[in-house]
Amino acid sequence: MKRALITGVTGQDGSYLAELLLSEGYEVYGLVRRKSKLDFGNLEGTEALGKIHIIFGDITDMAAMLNAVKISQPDEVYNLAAQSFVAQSFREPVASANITGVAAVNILEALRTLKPDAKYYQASTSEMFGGCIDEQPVGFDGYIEDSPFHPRSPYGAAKLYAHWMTKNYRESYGMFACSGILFNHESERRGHEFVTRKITSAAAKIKLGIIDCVELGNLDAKRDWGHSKDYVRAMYLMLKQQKPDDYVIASHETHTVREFAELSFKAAGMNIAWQGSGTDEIGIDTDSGKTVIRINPEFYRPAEVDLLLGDPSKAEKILGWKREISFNQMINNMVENDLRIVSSESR
Ligand code: NAP
Ligand code: G4F
Repeated sequence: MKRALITGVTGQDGSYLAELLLSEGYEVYGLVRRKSKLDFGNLEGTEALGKIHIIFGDITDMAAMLNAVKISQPDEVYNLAAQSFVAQSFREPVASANITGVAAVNILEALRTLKPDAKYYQASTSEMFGGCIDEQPVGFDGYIEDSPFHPRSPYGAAKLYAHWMTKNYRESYGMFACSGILFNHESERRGHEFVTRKITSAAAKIKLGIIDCVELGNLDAKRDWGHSKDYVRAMYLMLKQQKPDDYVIASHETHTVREFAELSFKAAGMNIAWQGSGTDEIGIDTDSGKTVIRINPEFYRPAEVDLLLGDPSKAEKILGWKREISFNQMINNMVENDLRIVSSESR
């Protein structure tokens, strides 16, 4: 039986990955940080929670990581723990650097010391490409593994450090260390502060009369969005290979936040018409004539990543990876789920 250690097991990806590995017959160990109130996040209410060996610890603590590796004796380690909210990284740049960047070295060092033959997965991100769209050639068809990096946030910079250290441990010590450069992926388990879940949850609440309106920031930002379930499968496949390598995982489609909002409200049974521009732009429900979307500059970022588009050809060719859940299907699932949650909460 293979043994896997997942950091960030209570998060969106961690919970889906734990379920996948359990279904593949793995013994799964999950690192959970202690809080004043015991909280298993996305694992709450899942069957997986009863099957995972929980190890309490914070990834910024080297001793905790040595302890986690010693207890779990992992064949595979998936480092998914992070302060993953880009907007928050501008407000907490040092904590983000420590948790999202430096802490990866705690795990790599713990493995090098105690379990050097373990395979390691680093959760890298399209945020590392950030603002280099202007540097791309005419006919740009998506970032690939060798595209230049230009992080535009403390989060992106921290992830880039962890990304290079992962390559470094591979090249210096011959460790099986991979990075998955994953583009945005969402799901019914996505945190409510991320724009997709914020929109699908608001669309459900507006539809059911719980709130009147949602406030958003930059509607024109473009993202390459896929579903988390598809993306955790790619992580698993990366550690199945003979050789460690880095892979872009993306849908190869890009959509604006505006488009995401239109489709989400449509899935909840409302059509949006836009009026005005800039901070005065509003989204109106064409049936009721009510304003359901407003702009609040509080949600603008000090620096924005305008466009993300990834080309997953290498992963498709070498890993045999293919996404199964389309953009529209993902939105429909998320809205349906939020309508269910909101209606049961309001009963
Ligand atoms: P998420 O839902 O925010 O999960 C983050 C996880 O990290 C949570 O389990 C959180 O635990 C844990 N964590 C945070 N700080 C910690 C610490 N100091 N010690 C131990 N655990 C800690 O993120 P996600 O969307 O699943 O993403 C998984 C990983 O992929 C992250 O590294 C993220 O940066 C990266 N990534 C995500 C995307 C995406 O679009 N989702 C794309 C590219 C890369 P709590 O439950 O205690 O908060
Ligand atoms: O949903 P977001 O907060 O995700 P973001 O910043 O793209 O980061 C996510 O994807 C990364 C991969 O590229 C991950 F590494 C990272 O951990 C995280 O999962 O924002 C998406 C876009 C941004 O351009 C933002 O400015 O939506 C725009 N936006 C517009 N209004 C908003 C809002 N974002 C949020 N969170 N809230 C708004 O009201």
